[in-house]
Amino acid sequence: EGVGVQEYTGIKLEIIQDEITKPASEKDTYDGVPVGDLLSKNINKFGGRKLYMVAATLRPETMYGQTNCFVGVDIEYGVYQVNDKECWICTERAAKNMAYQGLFEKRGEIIKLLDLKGSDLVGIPLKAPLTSYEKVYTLPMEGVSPKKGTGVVTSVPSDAPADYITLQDLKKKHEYYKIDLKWVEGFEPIPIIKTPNFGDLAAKTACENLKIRSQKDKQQLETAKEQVYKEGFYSGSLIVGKYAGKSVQEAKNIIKKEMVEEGLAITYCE
Ligand code: A2H
Repeated sequence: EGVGVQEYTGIKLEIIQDEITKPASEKDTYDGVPVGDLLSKNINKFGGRKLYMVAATLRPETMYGQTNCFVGVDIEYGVYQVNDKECWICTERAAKNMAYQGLFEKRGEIIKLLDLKGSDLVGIPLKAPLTSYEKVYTLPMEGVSPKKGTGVVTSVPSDAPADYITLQDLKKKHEYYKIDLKWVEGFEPIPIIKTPNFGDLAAKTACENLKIRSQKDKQQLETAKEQVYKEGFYSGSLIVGKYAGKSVQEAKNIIKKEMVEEGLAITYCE
């Protein structure tokens, strides 16, 4: 933990409710349980509000490359009432910070409508802002910390080494991770940022250069993260979206501001 304040962008990934409320017999399963079972059994508690997973990111300009969302299966999350239209899913720690930052209807007050674990969220389909995938899935990741951000991570495998290797891992070992192949199959890293030394899939390049094999390869992943971050931030430029051609440094805050203004994201500090 540093001494300064970390400012994250909280990306709102909307749960596709029709898929949660359809009959259990028509659903995929995770670990023998129909996807979103706990949410669907408690749907009346949410009063018709839309449900969002809120993912904390330091790279809002990479949201064009989202392929899925990560949770820790053993992490405890809550469904928090934001106002009469929305509920957000994150850790209680994050919800308390959000309340003090005035992100909920009553400053300083949290209204928790449901307790759940990451395993209750795996397999849930989401609508993520800016990405070209119409629907992305919630997947398990081992390294998610309950003490950082919202406990929810949005995955950008083109530019985040940990996201890249985890998605690869899940594809190779979908049975071990008890996930449905359809949640990962066909979700490929999207080239969104061009860099001089790592090409347009910087995270993939770094993982291959360093011969990183799985999400358990912590030390090498740390090295990859540093390399890719430096390369992307100082020499990267966007190749997709409205700000294609702009450098990452120029585009970052513009894209963040737009997403916040459009209600697709929030500013969250800790
Ligand atoms: B970043 P810092 Cl493209 N546990 O977002 C583990 N990791 C978490 C987390 C948690 N609870 N909450 C957020 N994160 C991830 C995008 C991204 C990120 C890219 C490249 C690098 C990168 C897409 N994932 O982060 O310890 C989130 O991943 C590299 C540092 O607060 C978040 O930004 O510095 C970043 O870690 C925050 O990590």
